[in-house]
Amino acid sequence: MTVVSADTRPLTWRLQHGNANLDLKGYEALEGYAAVRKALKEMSPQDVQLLVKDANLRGRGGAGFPAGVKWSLIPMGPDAGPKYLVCNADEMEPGTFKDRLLMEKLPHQLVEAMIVAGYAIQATRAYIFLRGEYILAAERLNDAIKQAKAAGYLGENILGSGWNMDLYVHTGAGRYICGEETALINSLEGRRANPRAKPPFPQIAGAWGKPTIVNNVETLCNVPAIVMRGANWFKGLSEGKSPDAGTKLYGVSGRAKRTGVWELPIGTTARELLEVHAGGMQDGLDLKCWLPGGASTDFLLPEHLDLAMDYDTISKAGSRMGTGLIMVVDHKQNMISVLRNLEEFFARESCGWCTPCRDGLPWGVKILRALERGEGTAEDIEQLSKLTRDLWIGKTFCAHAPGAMEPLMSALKYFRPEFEQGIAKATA
Ligand code: L3W
Repeated sequence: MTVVSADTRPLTWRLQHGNANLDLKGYEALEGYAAVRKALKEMSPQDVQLLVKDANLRGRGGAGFPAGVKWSLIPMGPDAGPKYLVCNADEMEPGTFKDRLLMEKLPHQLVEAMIVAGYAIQATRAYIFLRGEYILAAERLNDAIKQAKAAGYLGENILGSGWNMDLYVHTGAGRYICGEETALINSLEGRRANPRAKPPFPQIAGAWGKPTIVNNVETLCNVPAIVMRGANWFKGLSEGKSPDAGTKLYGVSGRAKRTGVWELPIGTTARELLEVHAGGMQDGLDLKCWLPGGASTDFLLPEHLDLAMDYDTISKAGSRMGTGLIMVVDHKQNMISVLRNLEEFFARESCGWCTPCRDGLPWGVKILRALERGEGTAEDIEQLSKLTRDLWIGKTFCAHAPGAMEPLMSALKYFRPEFEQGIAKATA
């Protein structure tokens, strides 16, 4: 295994110590829970908030919203009442498997991160909302929580600070929409997982109507290292590859030689990801196009491979970095089939709350299936284009349907002739 340092790979350096991380003593021997001690003994909650804001830690769930800014919006002070911290561990974005690695291999790191984040916002209770299929992660997180509680890192009067917080794992029942933070909150409360209107944002009215911070697993896991090493160190981790700070868990899936996930400076190019870390495309296959981070982003082409994988650069190229785990499509794959597969997923996972999403997504699937069979009509392609406009931001209740439209819209832009080949000869 490549030896990496805590100073350059804060999220994954402990992996070279294998299973030592599953045990409290083993984790403590690797600087574990040092950030809890430092934050609770030497820093005020506001100090931790300001540090994370200064570090420019951006949300790693897909949107890149600055975590410190989010935290600064939560009411503080003795009259703030109950507040909740929720870790969004409902990792279900197609092609995305980074949070699973952090939770299965380094469960104490997430527990430690949640204690520090909980302290920063003075949460009274915290939850890890975990994808139900992540059974091993649930087991390991529950063990880690039990051990942390026995050691006095959770519960009453943590390390003599006068602050109390308990942490629970809550497993979801397998719906993609639970990854949308307000649907997640509804599900946590035992309601149907429909998204809520925003504003109010959860920071003001979240779980049970109380102020709530929802952060992704990877976002939170950066916090202990920021507390230990500071904001400037974190900013330097990008090695000048990007104005963004820190490292990123990047990955590659599809028909590349070595699919996987790697912690690299944020702003590493997609070419380095694919050609160096994933070893390039499998023999005999050429890269046709790629999705930068999960299915709800726009396709980019081989000519975009030299772009830095950061939020602003990928947005300027007409897509979004999303989760940063790229999916490659090779020259032998038919784009209609690729899209039919993706859109089936989005249609199945619609919560059904708003009409454009509930009815529009299956309509798209129906058209794509007809084109795939070679039985499409000339109007079908126009209808698909119209759907990308009608299911766009502002016309649906949440970002689910617009997310589904991103790969479709970009596929129509770059590969329209392939879609035209699905039109039945008699109607063409
Ligand atoms: C206060 C404002 N807070 C935004 C907060 C908001 C949330 C965060 C991001 O979707 C995307 C989605 C998926 N005052 C605020 C504010 N916030 N404006 O910032 O918010 P937003 O609305 O930009 O995004 P979102 O709805 O959280 C995230 C895409 O990520 N995605 C999916 C990833 C899925 C996973 C997974 O399965 N684990 O990561 C990939 O691209 O489509 O567009 O906290 O409250 N004015």
